[in-house]
Amino acid sequence: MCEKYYQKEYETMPREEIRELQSKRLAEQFRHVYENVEYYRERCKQAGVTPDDIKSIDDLDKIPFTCKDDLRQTYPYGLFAVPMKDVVRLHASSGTTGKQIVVGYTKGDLDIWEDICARQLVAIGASAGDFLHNAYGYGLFTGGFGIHGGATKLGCTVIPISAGNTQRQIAVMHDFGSSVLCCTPSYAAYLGETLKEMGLGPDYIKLKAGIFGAEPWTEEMRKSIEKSLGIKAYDIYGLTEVMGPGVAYECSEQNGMHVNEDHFIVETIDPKTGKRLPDGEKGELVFTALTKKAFPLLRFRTKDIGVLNTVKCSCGRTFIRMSKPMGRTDDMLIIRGVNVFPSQIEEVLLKQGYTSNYQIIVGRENNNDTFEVKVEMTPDKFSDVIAEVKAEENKLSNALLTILQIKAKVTLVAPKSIERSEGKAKRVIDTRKLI
Ligand code: DLL
Repeated sequence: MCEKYYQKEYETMPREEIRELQSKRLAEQFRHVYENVEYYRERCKQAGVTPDDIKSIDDLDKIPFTCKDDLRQTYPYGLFAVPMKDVVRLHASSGTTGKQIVVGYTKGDLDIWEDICARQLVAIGASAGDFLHNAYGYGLFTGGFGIHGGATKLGCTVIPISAGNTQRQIAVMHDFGSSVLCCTPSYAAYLGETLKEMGLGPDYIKLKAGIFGAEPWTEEMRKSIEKSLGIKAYDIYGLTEVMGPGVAYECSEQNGMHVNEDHFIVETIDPKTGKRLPDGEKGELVFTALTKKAFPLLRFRTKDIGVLNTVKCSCGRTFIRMSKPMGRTDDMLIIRGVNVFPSQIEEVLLKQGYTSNYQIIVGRENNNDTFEVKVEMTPDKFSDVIAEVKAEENKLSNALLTILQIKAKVTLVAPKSIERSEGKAKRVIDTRKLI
């Protein structure tokens, strides 16, 4: 494939110049946040840091971290750094409890987001004239709208099909001539499998490439998706708090994701001590948004574990590369592309009068995540009438759906039947082996 760039001046900028640009932008951004976000200003005052102390990237260590708990405490708009009249879009993602986290964008922020998603598209060989089949979910999740914006800016013909209705997806791919597929890797695998089940092969559709992210996936999965859909499959990383898809993007080398360093600083830290690690050492990924104005997080601890690679990529891009996330420091699960915290499930169960004796069982069948929650009946809720048990299971499943946005199979089990642990309770059984 002939390698091209969307914004060559940034994507191939000499590293010294990237550092200078980051230093300048960091000083400006720190001042912007300090002056406009009271919560963060107080945090900085406690740490004894003022805008005069942040002059370059060498001062990064002085800046306090932000974490998911800060978003919870300031819900919904306490970390916004511009007046709400300048916020033109909101997105959201799961919080650790019932409340989700909310992020916002100015028009300028959306413009940057479109650019970084367009960079991803160009890096994998897409251009105006491509039919972009966008099967990421549209809505509060950032996947659908994020990719949509980048593809529109690039001039692709966007097919905003969103997720679900798999046979129809295949019919549309065939009839409309979809050439680039965007969705979660598990959904891509499922599409490949459905194609086969329909007695069709990859030549039935005209796809040439796919951009898959939002959840962990392995190199084996990449090979199998490439084979079943007859495409090249690329990885894309991002998170709601920092921007959405496009924070980091894979190029034709398929060997790590370039972090858009003109817009974000990435660091790895030791998750226990918070100390910064040298590039090349595995640690928690931390991002600082340099140019976003509405919701600019400084040193956001992602809880994703990864490794950074500064070796220049043969694609010509000079941006640092991050590995695929290799796990998390918290207990967040990603099921069918949706972030799920066990604490959210527990909160629902307790509200419904159950105890914290439950088990979350996640597996994979036919490339699709399975998700079951086993819940112990309490003695006062005990019933051996099948219809009553089924009705209660449905009620719980609906209550979980409202909070999690995905359907779980709920199975009520007899009191005291879930094994008690003498140490940490084993609440999650995840057999997917994605990392
Ligand atoms: O998943 C944004 C996104 C949309 C990325 C579409 C890529 C494509 P959240 O819902 O906030 O945002 O989830 C963010 O998902 O902290 C990682 O744990 C995980 N994640 C995202 N991309 C990847 C990836 C979107 N390529 C959380 N590989 C992150 C592994 C990923 N995990």
